Amino acid sequence: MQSIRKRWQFRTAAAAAGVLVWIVAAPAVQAQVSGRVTVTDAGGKPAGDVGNAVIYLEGRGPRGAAVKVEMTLDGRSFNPRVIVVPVGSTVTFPNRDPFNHNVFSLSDPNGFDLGLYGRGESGDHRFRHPGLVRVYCNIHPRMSGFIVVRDNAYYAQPGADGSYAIANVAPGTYVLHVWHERASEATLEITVPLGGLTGQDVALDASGYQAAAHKNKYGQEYGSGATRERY
Ligand SMILES: [Cu+2]
Repeated sequence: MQSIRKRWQFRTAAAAAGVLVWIVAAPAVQAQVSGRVTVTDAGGKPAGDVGNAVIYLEGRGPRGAAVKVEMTLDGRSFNPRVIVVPVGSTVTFPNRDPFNHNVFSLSDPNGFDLGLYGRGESGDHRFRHPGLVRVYCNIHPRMSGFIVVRDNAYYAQPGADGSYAIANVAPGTYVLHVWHERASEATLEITVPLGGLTGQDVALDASGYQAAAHKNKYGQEYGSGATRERY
């Protein structure tokens, strides 16, 4: 009787250990989705800034851990010009130029206005909602930056050659999105098997792109007398 019970306990322990091994091994089956993005400008020219595209999977997935990242203001530019962050992340905008900037966005529901501040000063904003945030400066109409805020951890930016890889994707069906500031967003339904998915190449056409002026933070043209801010 005693020995039967002991054997039974041993088998239970072995089964538990087996489950443990399975749990530890499970993340290994999460695979990557990879491919290459191309962006074509006017005249069939490959865009030099394909690395500023954002690729993400729409669908169920774990939320990425919130981060704190910098988008500096220098040379009248946002640097980096494009970032992608999980919901709840904070972006700081330190001013490295020897003159004032006023960072703002009218992209609801992520709109904000950091007011005017000078060299060595900084402002920040926490992004609570998924979506594309267009960031501008109320002094310099040509300054623009883009923040893509995502509700899951399945996103990437390509390298300079356009190649990308999204890591640790659970098997399932998703809509793959490819965004670039000068092209219409491309979408593609994909089913990711256990082993992952390679060769997800997406071509974006930016050949018809025309730069359009945006409004200032008051919703008016830049330089209209009543709303102009001083340097
Ligand atoms: Cu500015």
